[in-house]
Amino acid sequence: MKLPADILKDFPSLHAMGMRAYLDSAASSLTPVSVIEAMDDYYGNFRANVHRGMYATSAKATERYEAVRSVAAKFLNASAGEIVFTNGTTDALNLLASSLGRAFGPGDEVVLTEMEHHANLVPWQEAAKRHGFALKCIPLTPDFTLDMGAARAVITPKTKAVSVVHASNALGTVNPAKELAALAHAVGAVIILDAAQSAAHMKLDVRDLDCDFLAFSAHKTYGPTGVGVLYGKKALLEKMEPARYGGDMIREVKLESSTWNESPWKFEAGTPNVAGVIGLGAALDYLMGIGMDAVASHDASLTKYALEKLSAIPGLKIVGPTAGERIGAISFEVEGAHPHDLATLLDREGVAIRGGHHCAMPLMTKLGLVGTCRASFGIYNEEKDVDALVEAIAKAKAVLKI
Ligand code: 7TS
Repeated sequence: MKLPADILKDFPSLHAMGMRAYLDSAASSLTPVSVIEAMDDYYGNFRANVHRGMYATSAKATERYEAVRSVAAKFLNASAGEIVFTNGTTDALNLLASSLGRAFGPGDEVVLTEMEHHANLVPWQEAAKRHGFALKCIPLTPDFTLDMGAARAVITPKTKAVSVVHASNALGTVNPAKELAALAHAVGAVIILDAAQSAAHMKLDVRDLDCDFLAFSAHKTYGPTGVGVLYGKKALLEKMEPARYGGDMIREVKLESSTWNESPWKFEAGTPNVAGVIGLGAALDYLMGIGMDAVASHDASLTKYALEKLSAIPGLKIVGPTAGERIGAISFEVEGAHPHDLATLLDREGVAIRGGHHCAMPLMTKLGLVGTCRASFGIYNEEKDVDALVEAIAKAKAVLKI
């Protein structure tokens, strides 16, 4: 399984940005032309609000917006009624913590892990404060994977939800989602997967994963910013309270009280990001057209190449698994160099990476690091980008005299 040989032609922004190597797709991926064209088409040809206009243009906008539910459902092997459009992963996780959290109270526990992005930690901290439930964390092993022995002890009949990152943005680790789902379900808890990173790198099948909820962002899967997907099992979405209120999410409103629309619409208050959802649909169609197996195998081979090349650099340590299932988001530290300094020096060589705590401060504290440098791959990256990274690190080391 291979990516199309001429894939770079779909990403003219690679040239426009004038970089030697864009290695920050875990922060945000670039956008193929088909996505930009789909959004231009909306703004240029059928720009109207959805779900309300009694005229043909609004009906077309509604039809195109709603059609993306089926595209996202196909991407995840779900059904259209299980797809809620959100502003992104952070928004989806806030929705879940706010809505599910209301049903939890003193004596209940929500289980997270030590490698969560702040988006899957801070909303739960706030919900826990408000409703009086406790948070527990599954610890890491020294080889940057989850301690599944400890997971068995942390997940107990008190657990109401297990909310975990599917693939870590800071370590690259892919967590054993099916095993965690089985542990959660055995005690009657729901399992939530933060798929912000995994969605761009591997085939996601929510039925096979048996997850109850899963969230990802369009801007990391080659779509636009400010939009994303929350998948939820239909029966669970039906039972949940909305998290935001206003137009479009209601069935009937009286001055004293209101009733809610059916799910998924009861979770989508106000005018949605119509152009964004249409762009998301084009991005998922683009990925499915290439095939997620080809995307995953490209990521795996580039990651293997990069791990070999980087590991050979004196003083460089990979912060993340070097074997087993992982994605192409490779964190590393170079002895004697602050990650911000290194990232800045690499930028001078036209190599864009991220340096810092990657919105995973508790993880960095646990590892005793101020942060790491992270090179992450998209479908447009090639071995020559890794070579550029390696050369740029050598030059930076010379500048820093390390
Ligand atoms: N969860 C994970 C695992 C992430 O990597 C991110 C974003 C989020 C949640 C939040 O996604 P958002 O689209 O709502 O912002 N991660 C990163 C990153 O690694 N660098 O910049 C953003």
